[in-house]
Amino acid sequence: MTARRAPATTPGLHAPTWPLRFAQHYRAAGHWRGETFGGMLRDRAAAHPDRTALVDPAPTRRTWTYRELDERADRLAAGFLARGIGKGDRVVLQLPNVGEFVEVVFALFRIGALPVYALPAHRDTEIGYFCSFTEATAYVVPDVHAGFDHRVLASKVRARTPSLRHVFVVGDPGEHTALSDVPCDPTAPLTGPEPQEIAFLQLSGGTTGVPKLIPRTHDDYLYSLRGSNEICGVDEDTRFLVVLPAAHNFPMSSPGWLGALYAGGTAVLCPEPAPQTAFPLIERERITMTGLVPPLALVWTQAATEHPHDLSSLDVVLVGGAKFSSEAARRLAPALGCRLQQVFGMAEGLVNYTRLEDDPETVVTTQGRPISPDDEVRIVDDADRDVPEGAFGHLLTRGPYTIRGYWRAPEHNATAFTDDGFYRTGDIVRRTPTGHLVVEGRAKDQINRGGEKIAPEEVENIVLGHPAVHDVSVVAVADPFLGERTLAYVILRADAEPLRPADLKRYVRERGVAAYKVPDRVAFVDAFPQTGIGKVSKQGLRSTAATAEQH
Ligand code: OOB
Repeated sequence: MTARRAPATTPGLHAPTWPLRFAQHYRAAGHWRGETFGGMLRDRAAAHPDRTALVDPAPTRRTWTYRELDERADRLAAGFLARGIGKGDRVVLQLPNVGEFVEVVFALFRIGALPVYALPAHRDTEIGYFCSFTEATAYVVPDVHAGFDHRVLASKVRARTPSLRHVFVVGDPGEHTALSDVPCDPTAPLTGPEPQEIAFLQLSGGTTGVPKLIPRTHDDYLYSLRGSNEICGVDEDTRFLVVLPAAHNFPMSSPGWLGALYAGGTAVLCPEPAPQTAFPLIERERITMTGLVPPLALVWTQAATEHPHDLSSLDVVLVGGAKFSSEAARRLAPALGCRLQQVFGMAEGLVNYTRLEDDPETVVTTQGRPISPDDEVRIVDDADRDVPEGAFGHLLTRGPYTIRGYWRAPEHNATAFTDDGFYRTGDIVRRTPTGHLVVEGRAKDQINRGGEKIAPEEVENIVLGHPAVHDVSVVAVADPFLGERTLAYVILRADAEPLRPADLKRYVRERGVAAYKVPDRVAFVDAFPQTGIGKVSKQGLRSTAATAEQH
């Protein structure tokens, strides 16, 4: 191994971390301040115990002051400890936007156990993988959410995952343990994790057969919160509405519910993102800020003209997760009566924002610039050479809150990062003279379905399991609302019984995957276009799809 190679995996971290020289610099620059999330909540509760930290408005309105949230986290942490959940243990957390989500996260932070943030849409395939890959000790679920009984899923996963000793349920526990039975009086003070240790595992959008896990430390994530708060003007008067799933990096930290709590503001949980639910909440809770993905931003923009509600408290709306077209961006602020910030971020780290002081044209036509002066951004050609200033290229990045490697993934890390530690984002961008980035496309094999990321390989592997399928290739097709949706090109076996697209979609759904991964369209073909060296040409398939759409 040469000196230039990525740093070795630190024992206990299961992932490469920042080389000492970088860590020292990030500390000296004041980015990493030696804080932990557990300590942060403790400090805020001491500074303003009676301020409202959290509101869960549904089905009956519940609120938590900072003191209550702090005490609740302590009691829940004590209960988890009493059940044998300890420092470094992984806990798969799959809760919708409910107050218990925040309680559990802070309880785990206090112990130094790591939440693994599953999304409510995940099903057997994904949850089973997260539990077995992380050797999770516990899995936290709602009883029934959006018509789906998570207790049944939990029983199935538990039966085949030896490490999984506990299932905690918010609501009626069935055969499992009610989360409400867990809290108990703390018996000993908690020692908690160190600031440089991993706080949680976030999910990557993914380009491979299975999602990768992203280890974020207390130090690095807290820095991204502090930076985000400054850029977005988050303070103790901020009332942030969590519209997207609370587990996703964007509503969590850009600036998100954690940003609001860091600043001493209030996080209000929105049970679902439709304007019929969100607008009355904005009015009632005097919401000042929220974050949306582009398709939702379009729906809200339209709805604001049709269903008049008092949205006058709304000051800033952040839009990101997928490219927001400049035409749509132009319409948002006037319709909602707020300011717009575009955000181009990734769970791996780097987050870019347009600034509140940027001129309106920059806000609608760019995806912002990095949080930190120490975010290093390179835009390179296929051979990793810097492109001329202003030209398109692959975005590589390295910095004080961008990971140096995925968790337990040494082989993948070898290609996902350069030898000197830059993360290969897979995004194609250009930089404007003001340093703002414009996202022009994507080189990674990933589909961005309105902000929900799909790894074609993961869906292809499922479709290939169907006995009638000889081969499959999943590609993105342009969609005016979602930006992209999925199309599965399928070659059937010569001797296969006839199959309808609906049969194949049902097959994928029945394998137990998040609904957004079920192909929007299935097209049967005789052969795939090939590249010069005989691989399936995804580019060729995308152009076939585009041509077919025009006719
Ligand atoms: C956010 O995080 P992820 O990890 O779900 O997805 C990251 C990827 C980026 O690499 C890029 O391909 C795409 O999502 N993306 C955008 C975008 N924001 C994200 N593409 C175009 N324009 C944008 N504004 O999606 C995420 C994390 C933190 C904050 C915001 C978004």
